[in-house]
Amino acid sequence: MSRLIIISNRVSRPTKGGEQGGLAVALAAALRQSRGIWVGWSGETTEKFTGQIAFNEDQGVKTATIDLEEQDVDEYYNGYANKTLWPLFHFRIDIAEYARDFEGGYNRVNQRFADTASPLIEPDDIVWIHDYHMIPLGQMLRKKGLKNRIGFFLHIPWPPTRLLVSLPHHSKLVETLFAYDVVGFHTEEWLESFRHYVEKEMGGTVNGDFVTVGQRTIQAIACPIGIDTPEFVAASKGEVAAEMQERVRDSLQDRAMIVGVDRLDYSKGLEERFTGYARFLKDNPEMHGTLVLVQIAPPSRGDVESYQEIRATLDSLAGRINGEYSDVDWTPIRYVNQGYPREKLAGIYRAARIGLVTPLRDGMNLVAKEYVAAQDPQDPGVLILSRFAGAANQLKDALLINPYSPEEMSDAIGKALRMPLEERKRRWVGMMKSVEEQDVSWWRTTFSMRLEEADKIKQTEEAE
Ligand code: GDG
Repeated sequence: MSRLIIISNRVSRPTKGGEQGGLAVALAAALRQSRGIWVGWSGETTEKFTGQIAFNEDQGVKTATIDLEEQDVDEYYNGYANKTLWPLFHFRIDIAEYARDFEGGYNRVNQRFADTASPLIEPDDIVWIHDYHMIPLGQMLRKKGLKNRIGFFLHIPWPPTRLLVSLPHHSKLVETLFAYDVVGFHTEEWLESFRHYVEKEMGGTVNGDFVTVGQRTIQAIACPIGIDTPEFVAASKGEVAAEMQERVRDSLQDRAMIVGVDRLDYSKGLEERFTGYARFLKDNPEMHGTLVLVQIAPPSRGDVESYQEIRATLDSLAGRINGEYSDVDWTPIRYVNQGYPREKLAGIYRAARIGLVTPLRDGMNLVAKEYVAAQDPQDPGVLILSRFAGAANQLKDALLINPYSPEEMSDAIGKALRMPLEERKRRWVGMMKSVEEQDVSWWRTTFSMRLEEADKIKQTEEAE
């Protein structure tokens, strides 16, 4: 087994309290098995970048982190990654900011990663780079002479060509993807958009999984990420989850609970969710007092203005809906801006009659899968899912809705509340099959196998 080097913006160290996400757990398992290293930004700033690496080893997982300068964080992380690429790739060109400094900072930080990581990489290592923060890193590593198998996985959508061309120097950025051996997306839709761009904007050709531009051929594949299903199922049956479930149920006093769990992000359709729920309350006065929406939304990226704005909007919208519909003994929305450990989260999901997941655009959306995994098979809840989440391609037994339509959301809430047990079970079994079969280990091994094969293909080509 080749040693695995993972490079991503942030690294996730193993924790004892089970607070890590499935992605971190899965990658940690692969790192442990292959005695690999996870390289990333420490999250700290330093006055002058030195390239000094802090090595750490925790529960068999080695990490290597670097500090960045404040200007790096402004231009690379808050700037190009979160003010330019994130909105653009989520189809929000209206709020994407295009500034030269951002692009400069992004390239500078990627170069810093290339300089820092390359001495750690040995010839037989497999390198796996993650997400939109690090798109050009593979090319920078190649320029330093690395001949390793290098893969890239994009965790967010790939936008349609007509939107992507609004990015200054878009083709320069996309060209850098051709330094990789394998490029992965969550869904066929994102993959198709990528291929379309390559054909229309770069004069490239597509032959099955192989995409060629000039002399370079790469494999571009759809490989949907999953959750650590066995771990999440176990967590949902555990003591901590049971306590949380009881606590929530006690507080609900027989009311039905609808749950939403999201980083506070404009891509998650939280405003639309509140509006759709308010629509249900308006259309169904007889249901007042019988249900509660619990929305857990830990704040994220608070240094970026659009995130401050969405937070203010939601504060006032939740207040307005509660003001309009509350009674002395009932508040329709519990809007919670704090995070919970995963085991507690599993209990919250299990207590909910409905999981309401309404992103306007989402690479995959793991919350939808976690909600399914946490259900009691004998009495499962109903998942209402936006058709614009990557997960909608796999979770076809969810009630799929258009999050821009408050009526559709309202109808789906009504349907979910009335759904007979047999139908709930049937739909859940269908969804759980996919959540179990294509879990995070499946995702990791499927992608890594492609990378291993890429090497064989290259060797055959060289021999010819
Ligand atoms: C990106 C892409 C893609 C949330 N609140 C708490 C908490 N969370 C956890 C959830 C879930 C994770 O955060 C969120 O994952 P999502 O997939 O829903 O969304 P993003 O953070 O936007 O992730 C997305 C993903 O990358 C993977 O490729 O699916 O499309 O945007 O695991 O449970 N976890 C805990 N407490 C919380 O309060 N412990």
